[in-house]
Amino acid sequence: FHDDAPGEVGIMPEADCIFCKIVKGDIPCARIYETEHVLAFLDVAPVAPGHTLVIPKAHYANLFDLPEEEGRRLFAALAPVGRAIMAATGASGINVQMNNYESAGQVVFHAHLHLIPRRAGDGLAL
Ligand code: DGP
Repeated sequence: FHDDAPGEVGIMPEADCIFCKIVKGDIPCARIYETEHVLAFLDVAPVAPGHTLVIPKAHYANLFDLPEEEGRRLFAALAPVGRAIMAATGASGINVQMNNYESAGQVVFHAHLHLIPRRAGDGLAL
């Protein structure tokens, strides 16, 4: 349907997108925060305990497809989610990371921000 409705590209769920399936509830996840437009859930392959992904519910491939308003909503979620993760894990710091395109390490092509709890001397190289 994308070819028929180019104006809708980006906001329709992508049939093969893992994160769209998570948003719809077709694939289970550990949801930790949710609004009408944003979802945060635990990463299935955490690099640290509490590693969380924050995504727009609508499908956008990466940062460069993301409308400004969606970016604002994602960003607005970062502090409350980050605070909750730090409180729950006892982390003393947190990294926000976004991989865009394959060469930058993007594997799932539905825009997402990584929230990675950190501790002094944890040895993570991000
Ligand atoms: P990136 O490399 O930035 O595209 O990160 C994709 C992340 O998504 C990676 O850290 C693992 C995570 N991930 C992939 N599939 C699933 C899934 O089915 N469930 C959850 N919770 N996370 C997933």
